[in-house]
Amino acid sequence: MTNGQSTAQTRVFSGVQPTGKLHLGNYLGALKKFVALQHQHECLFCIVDLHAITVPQEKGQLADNTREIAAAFLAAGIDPDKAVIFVQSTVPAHAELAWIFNCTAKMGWLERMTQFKDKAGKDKERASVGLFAYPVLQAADILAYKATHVPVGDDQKQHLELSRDIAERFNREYDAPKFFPQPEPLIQGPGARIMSLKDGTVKMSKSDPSDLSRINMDDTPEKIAKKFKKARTDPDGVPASTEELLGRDGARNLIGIYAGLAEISQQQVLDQFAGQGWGVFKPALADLAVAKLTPIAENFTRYQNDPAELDRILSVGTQKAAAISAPIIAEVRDIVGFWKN
Ligand code: AQP
Repeated sequence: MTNGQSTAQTRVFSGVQPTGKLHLGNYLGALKKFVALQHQHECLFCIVDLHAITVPQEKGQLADNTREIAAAFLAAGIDPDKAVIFVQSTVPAHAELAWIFNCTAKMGWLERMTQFKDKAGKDKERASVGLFAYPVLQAADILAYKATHVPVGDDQKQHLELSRDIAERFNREYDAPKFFPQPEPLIQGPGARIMSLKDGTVKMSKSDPSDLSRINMDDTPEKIAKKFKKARTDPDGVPASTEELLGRDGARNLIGIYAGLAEISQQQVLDQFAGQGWGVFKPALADLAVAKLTPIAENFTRYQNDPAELDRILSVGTQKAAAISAPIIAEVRDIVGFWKN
């Protein structure tokens, strides 16, 4: 048995749940980074439907929601000839490795996960076991491909740390040094934590009941302008330095969004707008968002109207992903010591 550790090769993996329309947070925190990474590294971008069912989904919607994320990936600029785009449930390696990792991870590790606490709410007795074990499946997603880098938003930092702990413990427990790599999160950048437009202390989220809290990827220009106009700021205008944004969550969020969309630093945004009121800044931000999102929204509609092409791309993706994970899982079975057929 080889130790299976590939050469110093970089492999990128990330997933997006098919749980509804993507928003600006998903775009700046994830999709935009995916597009840049595909030119530099081997990339796998997965639509994580097994994660989606950890909470109830609308009946009959999962397959359509899956195609919708595929359409968003393509519309944002992910090229299926460069990156592998596929659906998690079509590659059994994810579920298989997740079970093995369920026996490696400790209850105490999972009990510390803040996302479970947030999503389970007060009544955690009624949350699914899947929601509790969600980060273990995430570790399996990454390590089934021995991915070395994981571009995600800041909200996934704790889960990534758990993936590293699971990889390390598996290697140690089964005496397979360096079998699994320690996946590195790629979180940096102005888009890593986009907050709600209504409350700068909570993240922009698909499940926020208020549509005014987020910019959806397919919002019309009018809606985008209206949402930014109503976005929470404060009576002070745009400051001159980033230090002056401390404690001003709404203001900092809008400056961060501008920086992410314009691909400049927050300080450069401040240099441009220092001393201006929000009445000047917000329309400029809306114009920028419309300029960046409209072409994506148009492409999105085009892909959405061609489900056969989406299905073809996803089928090819399944084959490519399965071909990468199959030998890794075969080695895992060997390492664990399962009986061989
Ligand atoms: N607000 C955000 N800022 C930056 N990045 C974000 N991401 C999500 N929200 C933000 C990143 O988007 C990727 C895909 O996320 P997901 O599909 O796993 O969904 P999520 O994180 O559960 O997104 P939501 O909108 O918050 O959904 P709900 O409301 O269902 O919980 C990930 O890389 C994530 O970090």
